[in-house]
Amino acid sequence: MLDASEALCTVEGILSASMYGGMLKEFSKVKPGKLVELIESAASIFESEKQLVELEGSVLMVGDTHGDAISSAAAFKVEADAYLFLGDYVDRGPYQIANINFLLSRKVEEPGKVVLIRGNHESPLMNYEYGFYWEVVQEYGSGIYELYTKLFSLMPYAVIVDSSVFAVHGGIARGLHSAKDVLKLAKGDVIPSDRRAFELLWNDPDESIDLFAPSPRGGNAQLFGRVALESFLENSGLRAVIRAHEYFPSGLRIYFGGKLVSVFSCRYYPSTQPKAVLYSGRDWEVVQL
Ligand SMILES: [Mn+2]
Repeated sequence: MLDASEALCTVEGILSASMYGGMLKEFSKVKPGKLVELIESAASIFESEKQLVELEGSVLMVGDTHGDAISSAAAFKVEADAYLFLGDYVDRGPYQIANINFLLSRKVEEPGKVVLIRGNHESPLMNYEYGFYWEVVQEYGSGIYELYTKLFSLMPYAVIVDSSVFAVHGGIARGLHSAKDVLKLAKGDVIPSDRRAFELLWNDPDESIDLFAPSPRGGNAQLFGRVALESFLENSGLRAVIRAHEYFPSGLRIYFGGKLVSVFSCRYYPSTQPKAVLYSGRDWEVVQL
């Protein structure tokens, strides 16, 4: 059983945004030619990845960053074999362009060590309404936004961490019998056409239900309960799910007696303490970003 709340460490030296000033400037103002190169290099890596990526060893897992490039940079100060970002890099926060460009540049530098899965905000459906589309259009024009859109469509949906944890942005989905089913989902859908793909990005856990129920988020999003989660884990031969997608001021919530961990990593929500989770030797450690 997880008891992540007991193991809390603080990333050394994370005192203020000022120490990240240079990085924020560098990645907010990438020259257009270089940016096209960066997006296209990262897109071709995403294209070559399976829809379900596998990571071994110690893995630092980061939840929604939503324009918080400081949390993304701070994550790399934690020692780990791999870095897994659970989606929602853009929209809402102050450094959306810097955040996605920083992460893409880390991805291109070490493709096997840095994994970026897709969140529900890696989609034009959300970007028109929540900020990223206009930020990009004002800074670079709509042609660059189209490149980001294509890149988002190629990001993988989920990861198996250390043969034991299923990592995804939203949660498990109706009709998805086991983790292996994720491999069959199409890549390159700008708007996920498969209901199961959509639900991986949008669903939330709810301890008051057993199976699935309509989510207050609307659309086709669902809430999933303990029975649905336990049968998915059993069919997949896995012990837990790590996901993001929900904001908690403490940055972390543990559901279903430790079978699901929800992490949130953006400091620009009210009184947030952004967290990440280090999964190492099948143990969890909570990290303050
Ligand atoms: Mn989300």
